[in-house]
Amino acid sequence: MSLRIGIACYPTYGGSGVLATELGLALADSGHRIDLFSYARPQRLSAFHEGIEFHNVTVSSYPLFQYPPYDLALASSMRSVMEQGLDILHVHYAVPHALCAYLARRMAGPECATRIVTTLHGTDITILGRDPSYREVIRFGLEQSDAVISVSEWLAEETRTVFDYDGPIDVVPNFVDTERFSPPPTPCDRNKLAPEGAPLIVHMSNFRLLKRAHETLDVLDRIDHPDAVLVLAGDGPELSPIRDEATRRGLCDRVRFLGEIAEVTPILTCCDVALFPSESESFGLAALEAMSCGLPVVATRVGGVPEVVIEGETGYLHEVGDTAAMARSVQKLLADPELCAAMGQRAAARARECFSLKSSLEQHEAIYRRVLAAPIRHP
Ligand code: GMT
Repeated sequence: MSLRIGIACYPTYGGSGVLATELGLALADSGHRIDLFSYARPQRLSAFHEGIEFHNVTVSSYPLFQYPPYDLALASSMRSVMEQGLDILHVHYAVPHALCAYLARRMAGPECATRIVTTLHGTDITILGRDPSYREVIRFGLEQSDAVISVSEWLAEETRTVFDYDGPIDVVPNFVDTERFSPPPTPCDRNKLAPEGAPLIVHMSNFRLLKRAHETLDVLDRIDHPDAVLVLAGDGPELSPIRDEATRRGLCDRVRFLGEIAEVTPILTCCDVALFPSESESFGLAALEAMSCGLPVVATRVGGVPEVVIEGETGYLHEVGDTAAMARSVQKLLADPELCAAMGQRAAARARECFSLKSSLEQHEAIYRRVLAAPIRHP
């Protein structure tokens, strides 16, 4: 049965926006009608995709508004689509989207049968959930949702602890389109990134402080490979200090700053090892995308990462801040191309077997059908 499904997300390069957009595209391709709400076109949403209507939520400025109320504009936009007959409103990242969905449903009135599904992605729980300004309002958003989804077992447990929440939580891990994120049939042209034969280490993130991306320079500095090159893909507040640190350490010639790139597969498939020194990660979508492209991952043993990267099989996990150990693992992989290739192949196989788009789509559709069959939560 084809459904009309609303999706609300952040449009930025963060994992929640990427996931929400990829899910919307896949649902549209399987015949559902999608209304996507955000304050700008998400980076992975093309100008036209059959089955998707993009609702660009704009906020009027007014002299009294020090903080223009995006939440209200979003709720208003959601309400008008609900009144056209929206089956599901699936919001990604609790703040403010779960509350906007609740408000929209209240405004749409008692006849409104739209079910609200909220996916928790990470910092909405781990950081905002611990902030007294948001804790109770997030808990209320969870309680008013017809289904709550978490992207890892770890985040589900964290949600129960942080909010003392005992409602049901479905765990639906991040997914990757393993056909798009896959090693190319012919070896890629690495020479654009590094001199002939130089090993390539890649880090991809939104360069927020919690990614600890500056530690990738320390790892590069520690490994015994004077020609190894570090590829940094993405942008964010910490990138500029990292550039300065690369200069201070005399590493400029060995670091490539690529900025935000729409299509990362051609970059990932050129590289040898992916490196993620995050201090917190509810899942680690970037690690999964690298795995799907056939790269072993060296990362920190935090949050949901051990549910993604299997120690000694598809990569190596270390304590936060232990750059010496991370450097040893990178060194070990670069020194042994057979080990590196075998781990990369196992990583790609794990991405295909455990985190496929198809299986995620089926899990989401099952949740939608379940909440539609259950009585609606009307306060
Ligand atoms: O921290 C980010 O990179 C952004 C954040 C978001 O919500 O946009 O990402 C979170 O969601 C991703 C998709 O579910 C997860 O793969 C990331 O692990 C998670 N980030 C953190 O928990 C820090």
